[in-house]
Amino acid sequence: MATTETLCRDCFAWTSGRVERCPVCGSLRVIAHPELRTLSTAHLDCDAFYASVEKRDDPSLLDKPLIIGGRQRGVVSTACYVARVYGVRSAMPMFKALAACPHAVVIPPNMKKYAAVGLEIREMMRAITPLVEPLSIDEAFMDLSGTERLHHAPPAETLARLAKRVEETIQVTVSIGLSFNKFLAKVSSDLDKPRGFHAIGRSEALSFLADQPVSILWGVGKALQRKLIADGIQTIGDLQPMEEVDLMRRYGSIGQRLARFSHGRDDRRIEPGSVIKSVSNETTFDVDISDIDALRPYLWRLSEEVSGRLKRKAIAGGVVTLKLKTKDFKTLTRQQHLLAPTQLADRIYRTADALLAKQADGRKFRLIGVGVGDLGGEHLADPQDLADPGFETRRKVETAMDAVRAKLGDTAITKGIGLKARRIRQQPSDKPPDGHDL
Ligand code: TTP
Ligand code: MG
Repeated sequence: MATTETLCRDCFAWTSGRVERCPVCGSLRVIAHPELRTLSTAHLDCDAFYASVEKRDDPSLLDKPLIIGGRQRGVVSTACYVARVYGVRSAMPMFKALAACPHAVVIPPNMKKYAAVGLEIREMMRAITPLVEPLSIDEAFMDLSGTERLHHAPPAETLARLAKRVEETIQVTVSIGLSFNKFLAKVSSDLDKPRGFHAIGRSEALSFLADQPVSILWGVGKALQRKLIADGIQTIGDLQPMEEVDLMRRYGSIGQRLARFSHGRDDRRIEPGSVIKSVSNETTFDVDISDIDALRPYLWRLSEEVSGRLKRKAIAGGVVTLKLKTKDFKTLTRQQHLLAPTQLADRIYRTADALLAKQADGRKFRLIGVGVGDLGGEHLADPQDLADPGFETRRKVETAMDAVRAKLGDTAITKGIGLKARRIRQQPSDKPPDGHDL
């Protein structure tokens, strides 16, 4: 086994062996790992991002518990680390957050500002490697293999210098995860937050994963987690002895990922610019359909499924696309830009339905699809619509249905309209095809 190396995150001095304190500058901010000179896949995530930006811009907030939240939706977008001490968390209803921390300062989000800061940080990442793959506004993967000669330093040091540079120039702190693949790099960046730097090497990947809950596996959402737990699988260690074929038989294609990731194997490459551009779904009918009333149930089911994916990824989009294929294989696509981004099935369906009404003129169709593009975070999605007074009620109904699904599974409930198209063959797609969860 290689000897442990220690890197100082303040003066960047390297020390052979594991030391608690940098022998050069005395800093306690050191990272020690036997593979520190060779690991090169990194994930960077900003700490309490929106809150950090607001604190930077108003130093009187520095020591205060700060919550960034949409007043309209009454949900916490993020809480600074002071507010987290009181139990405030992202996605918590604001009334609960304020019950836990009544003296918190609440600021509505300023997405434009955060997007600009996010881009500045991304540019700083691109200055050290072109292989930067953004995941969301405040996080990205970086592939630093082969950069040692350029930067005259191993990736770990280049990253530590980047973290310090971001802190000094942008005045926002970041946490870095360093490993040998994307899955472990992302897990790693969460382990030492805030202002963290954590490495997971090949030598300890298996034993580290064994104790972790299955929920940290990429693609394991709440529903699959429940299924796994019901099957007696709580930790990744419970998955490790299982055969890939058995997992695939039990859980479908995700079984392959469960088998590989549970052993710390992930061969996805870091691809610059591969953020999801649109989320769509389509279905081909067994028999061609011309009647709009017969087409609508399909459109509803597809809208629901697309909406479900947007909600799970916490994203929303400002353009709805309807796709139709005529019986003689001519493809038509029609788009509608929205006033505000949406992630709601109701709005996706109604928008696509208006487009459909213009096309359903008696022609026969063999395929129908719906997509949502121009994607971004969900924070600005679906504000109250004064021009559509019934919207608020429909939004509440949809939220209630989502809550039932979250408890009982995706097929537990649908609107009457969807029942006529319950068993349809769907072809969901996130473009580019190798899209990942945002
Ligand atoms: P995260 O990186 O998940 O959270 P964070 O940066 O606030 O905190 P951490 O230190 O744990 O990384 O998300 C980035 C930003 O996205 C966050 O500042 C606010 C926004 N966000 C929401 O609006 N709603 C949410 O539910 C989450 C998780 C994030
Ligand atoms: Mg973050």
